[in-house]
Amino acid sequence: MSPTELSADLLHASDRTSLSKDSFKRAFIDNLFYTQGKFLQVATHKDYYQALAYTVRDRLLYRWVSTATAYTGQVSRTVSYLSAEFLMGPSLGNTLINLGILDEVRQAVGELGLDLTDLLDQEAEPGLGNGGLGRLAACFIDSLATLELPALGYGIRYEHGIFYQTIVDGWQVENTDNWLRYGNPWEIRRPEWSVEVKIGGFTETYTDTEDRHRVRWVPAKTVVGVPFDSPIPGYRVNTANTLRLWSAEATQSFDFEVFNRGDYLGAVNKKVTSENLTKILYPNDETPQGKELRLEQQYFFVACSLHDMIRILKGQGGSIERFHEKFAVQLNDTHPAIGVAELMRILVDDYLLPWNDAWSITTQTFGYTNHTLLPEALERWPLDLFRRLLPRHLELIFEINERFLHDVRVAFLGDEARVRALSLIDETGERYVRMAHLATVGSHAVNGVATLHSDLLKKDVLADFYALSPQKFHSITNGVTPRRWLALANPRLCELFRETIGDGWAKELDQLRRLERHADDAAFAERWRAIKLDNKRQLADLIVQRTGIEVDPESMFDVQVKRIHEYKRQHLAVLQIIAMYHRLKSDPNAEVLPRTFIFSGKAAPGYAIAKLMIRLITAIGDVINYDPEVRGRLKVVFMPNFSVTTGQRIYPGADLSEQISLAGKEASGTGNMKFAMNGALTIGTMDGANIEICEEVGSDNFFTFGMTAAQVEERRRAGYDPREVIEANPELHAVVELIRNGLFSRGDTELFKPIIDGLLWHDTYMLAADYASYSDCQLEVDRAYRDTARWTRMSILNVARSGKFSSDRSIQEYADKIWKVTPVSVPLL
Ligand code: 475
Repeated sequence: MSPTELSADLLHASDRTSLSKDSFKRAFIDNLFYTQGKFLQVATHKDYYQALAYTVRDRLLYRWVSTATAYTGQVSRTVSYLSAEFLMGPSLGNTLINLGILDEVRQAVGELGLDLTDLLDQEAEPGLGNGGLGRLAACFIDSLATLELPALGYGIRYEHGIFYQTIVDGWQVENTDNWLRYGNPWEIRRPEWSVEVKIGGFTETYTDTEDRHRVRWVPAKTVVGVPFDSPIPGYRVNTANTLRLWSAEATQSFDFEVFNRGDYLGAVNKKVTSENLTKILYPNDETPQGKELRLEQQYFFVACSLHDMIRILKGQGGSIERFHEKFAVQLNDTHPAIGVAELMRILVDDYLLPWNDAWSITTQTFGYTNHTLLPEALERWPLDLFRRLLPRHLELIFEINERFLHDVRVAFLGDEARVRALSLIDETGERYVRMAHLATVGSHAVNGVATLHSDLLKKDVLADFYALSPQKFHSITNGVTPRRWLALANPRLCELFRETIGDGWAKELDQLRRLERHADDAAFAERWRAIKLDNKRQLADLIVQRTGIEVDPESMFDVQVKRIHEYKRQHLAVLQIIAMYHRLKSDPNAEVLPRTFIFSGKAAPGYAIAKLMIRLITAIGDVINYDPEVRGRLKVVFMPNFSVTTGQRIYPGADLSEQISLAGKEASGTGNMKFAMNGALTIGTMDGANIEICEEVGSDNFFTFGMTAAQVEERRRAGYDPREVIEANPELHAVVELIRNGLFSRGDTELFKPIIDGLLWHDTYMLAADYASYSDCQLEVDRAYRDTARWTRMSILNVARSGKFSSDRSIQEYADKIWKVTPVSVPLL
């Protein structure tokens, strides 16, 4: 018997893989005893959660090991998804859904006197991402596994994820996140695959044995990257892929140095410094520049990951010349773009490949996804910082640039302006490395994340690159996983799906189309409404629990949840709420449709205006919620600490989804998709994926307003003066005056001055220009909502036509157009 057969045999003899209820209960009690050291009677909810997680993990490991075995025997191309962020959300519920054992497990723990929902609530969320980009990576690895594509997610195991937000006196307060406090049952440490990463120092030339000039990098320090692996199960398939996150540790050699030099404290200090590398996730503020540790983090995880891929390639007997045949590496934004230079370094310096061969391998390996057009968000690194950390990489980037610019000069004879625009080095002031340029030149494919965004990439940010190599450019509209965002988040609605159209939708979201023929069925509509109302009741409970504010589930739930940012225009919604309030106060008997406005989202700690926007939201809530004249017809709620977990509770309870960014600014948005598939209607600008959602669901079932991206451009060119617009609109003018005169700040006219001044003097995101259109559109929303039958029909059609926005569709497009990978089905051992 081979070792594999032997262990498979032992596995089958044990209880740890069986999905039967009895063996599950036995295993649970076993785990409670052997991993937590507790009996059922004295264990806490945390203990129960841990024991349950280990019990489920055991079942998952069987698929994981089978998958690894299947991949080892295969030479098929593997996707490496490189992302500095994976905003995974809790694993337990999702794993139960994907393994198809949610109901059985609920029963099993129920028979032990426990409530599964209570246990699911115990899991600390790994908040290893800021927002859209990190959550997209999480949806994508779920889809990769579900489509049975061989794939690895590579990232950083931050000890502290995104901060935990509380609201104190109406202000955001950032608290450190400590997600590892009780341990993480889903990860396995793999010290045997640790990688040494060099940092700093200098380069020197030498002559090799064949008398060739070579360059050698003499680093100032090394750190060790230790991988922690978590299984990523696909939905109802045997595939369980791996998420491999790197944690920084000190090298062993420090310990030896202590013996030699006797400098114990010094050595320990060095150790602490090394381990700082993966301590904390950087919040994304307006200026990502200049954070030395951030570049170090990026290089660290990319170097570890490429090294790991080479280990895998070698393990399969592959040669380095075939690297690109084995791996398709996707760069999730520019954060891992240093990988282009690192792979070149490995190929040229370590494997001594000729430059052109190395470059051909490199460009065939990488694909680059851009997530933002905001110029201030494009990563640039000052040259001296770069040289200090990565001296060899800077030399290689210069060389890449020289060769690239030669091609540019040949393509555009005499066009030196074009050369400057395309250069990997920004020479306009202080010199910088432009990471988006490095990523674009080093990749065979570049893609935007929605149609409009990809078009604007080609027109603006990367226009010169597009002129040079148009065939490189793709558009792949984002998507979200229906497993987490429907099956797990909205069980009531999914039960109605099951009864009406079966279960196939979870894997083929287009099947939701079959709901369309029930859109005019009164009994179906009645159930649809009852489910939404139930979800709203649950959300109302959560709101009162988290904020103390009582809201009426019968009122319209009007929701905006996302990072707080000027371009997303939470303050546009605020202006409109104040206008509604003003109307109500002017005529207390006015027919006002009761609405509950729900906001949630984090502001980057260094982004003062965004934090002030939160203060403004809580301030208007403090006035409106307690004004007896309003009699509860308007409520404004700020839910603290938006996260994957809170999102799962908010989307299913929303009636109206606010997607009101200035057109041309939101690359795609993905929350917009989660709302639509949970039956909320959208009020939105023609921005990002809103455009495609509107196209899919039909403009009759979508509330659009505001300027298009082209109109925004035109308006700016024509010379935009916000004061003119505000003066000309009495309603808007009155609203601005109310804030300015201190109604929401107890007479303090300074507090919100930065927001008001911004609006009057610059209005960079053109709130004033879009205000009237937004306000009118909200009246249209009111009319639609009053007609319950019409609204329900629209809601059903939104869900029925949301199939395009499954991340399975996105991933299939990446697989076909960019990665050229095909599924590998996994037999269980
Ligand atoms: C876009 N995050 C959304 C989403 O494609 C889009 C930036 C710097 C440092 C760390 N994180 C970031 C982002 O840029 C980001 O989340 N971008 C978002 O990516 C997925 O749907 O429109 O704003």
